[in-house]
Amino acid sequence: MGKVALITGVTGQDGAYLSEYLLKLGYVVHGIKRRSSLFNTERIDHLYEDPHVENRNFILHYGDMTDSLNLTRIIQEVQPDEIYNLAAMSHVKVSFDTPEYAANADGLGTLRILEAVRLLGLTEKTRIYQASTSELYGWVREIPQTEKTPFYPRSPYAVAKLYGYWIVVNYREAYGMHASNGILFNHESPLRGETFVTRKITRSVSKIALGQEKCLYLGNMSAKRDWGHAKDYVRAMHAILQQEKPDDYVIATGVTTSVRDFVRMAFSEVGITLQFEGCGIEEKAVLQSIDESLFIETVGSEYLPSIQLRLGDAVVAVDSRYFRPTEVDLLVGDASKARNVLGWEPEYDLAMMVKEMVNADIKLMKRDAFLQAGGYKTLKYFE
Ligand code: NAP
Ligand code: G4F
Repeated sequence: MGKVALITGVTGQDGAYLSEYLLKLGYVVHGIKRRSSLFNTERIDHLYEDPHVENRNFILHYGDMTDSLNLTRIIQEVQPDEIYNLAAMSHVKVSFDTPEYAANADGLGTLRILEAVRLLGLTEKTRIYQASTSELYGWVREIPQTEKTPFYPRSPYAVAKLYGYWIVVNYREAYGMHASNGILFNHESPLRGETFVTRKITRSVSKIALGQEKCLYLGNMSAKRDWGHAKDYVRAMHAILQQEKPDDYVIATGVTTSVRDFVRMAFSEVGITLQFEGCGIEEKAVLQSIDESLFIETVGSEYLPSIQLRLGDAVVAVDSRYFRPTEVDLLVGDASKARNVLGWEPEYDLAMMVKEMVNADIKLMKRDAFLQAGGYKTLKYFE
């Protein structure tokens, strides 16, 4: 019999990659998804199994991190060997608009999982992974950040996650639970939510290249992040729960890059070189040159850059609505402990990830354009 895992946040970026990974390892995977008025399972539709199929390996339950009774019932029914608590209101900027909800879902939600496991008498059986975050370091006290670096959260999201982090440590110490924190630095992929900065950039680059959009508006382009790939990071989550002893681990690449440089890299994937001018709210990037053969190779011969784009056009500008009341300026992690104890190494570097994300978004934007046009143009758009 394979192990049984329960994933909260199964419909999110990490939930989708983790489900795939665990299913390949022979797990039976249960996931908790929220009820919504539209389908919210796009990232996991390829894993879906009809409820009438016998001996399913992938089973979804309706639930919500703000509902203790429901979480307790699901954990009782599933009797999981491992719980991966990935569900969260995970957008830092939005957490300033919904601070109480963020505290409830991200902070108290973690407590609800721990307490359900304890009250159900599953302390010995069930191991728990908590999706902690590099946002805990906030106004960073040292560079790079390790498991020993003090926390200084800078958003309602990060403060809620701080509670989650410490309640996991407390339940581990108080009740001997196998509960661990993965302090994961930013990780991205073609499945990344569209309003996080990397995906926002790769979507806009694709739209601008295809002539569907003129300008990408961003907030603080000087912010620096340690960006890895979600596929690499879900391997670390699993490895953390396979250790004999529960513990907390930083998962990071050790390389930090500014938002501005991410923008440069994404545009250069389609053969576009940018020149940045001005600073602060006045900063913009204009189109300096286009490598037409690279453009045609990535975007497709049906899109002629000279028609869509003109040299000197401003294709990136700043909009203050994307600034945060308090910002996290720089994150860079030291994952030595994970390397030494878990044997974890990332397979992707940033350049590989940017390429994958831009190419995936070009494909997606072409498909959307085809469908919006009533699907009558040419099937070439699906290539
Ligand atoms: P994501 O794509 O935003 O996914 C979040 C998931 O949580 C979604 O499935 C969402 O459901 C679900 N969710 C939100 N509120 C919920 C609630 N009240 N009840 C039940 N489910 C709820 O996030 P992600 O990037 O996969 O990240 C996974 C976890 O890691 C999160 O806890 C995040 O805070 C943390 N984290 C992420 C990163 C990163 O860089 N990606 C780094 C460190 C830590 P819907 O699909 O219905 O919205
Ligand atoms: O992509 P972001 O929104 O990610 P952020 O705030 O670092 O949070 C993500 O990573 C955390 C791990 O450290 C997770 F815990 C969290 O759940 C989430 O997954 O913003 C990255 C940076 C910020 O400094 C932001 O100010 O990009 C800057 N930025 C500049 N312009 C922008 C924009 N961010 C967004 N979302 N949109 C912009 O237009």
